[in-house]
Amino acid sequence: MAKLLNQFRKNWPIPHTSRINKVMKKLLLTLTLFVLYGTAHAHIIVQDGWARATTPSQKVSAAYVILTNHSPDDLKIVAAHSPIAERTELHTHTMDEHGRMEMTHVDSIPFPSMEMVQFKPGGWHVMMININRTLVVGHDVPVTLTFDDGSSKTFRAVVKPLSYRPE
Ligand SMILES: [Cu+2]
Repeated sequence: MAKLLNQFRKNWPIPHTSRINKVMKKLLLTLTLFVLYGTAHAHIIVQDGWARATTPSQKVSAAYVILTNHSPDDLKIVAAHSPIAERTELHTHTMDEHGRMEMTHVDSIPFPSMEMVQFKPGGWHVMMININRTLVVGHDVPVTLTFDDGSSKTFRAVVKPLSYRPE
C-alpha cells in the first residue's frame, strides 16, 4: 500500500503550497482507508440469507446465511446486528447433559481463510430478540455481521415459512 501511495505521489506532483498539501494528505489518507476497508468487504461472499417467519405475537426469530472467506486472513465473526431487532446475538446449539439440544450464546464464530461457515437450524444462527415487526414470508430484512478485523458485511435475509428447511 505504501509503495502504491508513493507511486501515486510521484505520478501526481503536489504543488508546494501547504494548504493544498494538507488537503492532498487528507485525500490520500481517506483513499487508503477506503481501499483497506473496502478490501475486507469484497473478500466475504454471502449466499442464501434467510430468516424464519413469525406470527404477530412472536418477538424472536433467527437468521441464517452461508459465508465464504476469500480473504487471506483467518477471521472471527464477533457480532450481528439488525435494525428490526432490539438485540441480536450469535447463537449455536449444543447438547446438554440429558442429550437435549439447547441454544447457547457465543462470543465469536471462527471463520478461517478460504473456508465456508453455514448458519443453519440446529447450528449457528443469528438470534433476533424483540423484533419490531412481523416477519412475513417473501419480505426480507437486513442483517449485518461484524468481523474481528473491524470490517462488516450486510446481507438481506429473505423470510421463509416455518416449514422451510435448507438443503
Ligand atoms: Cu438462538
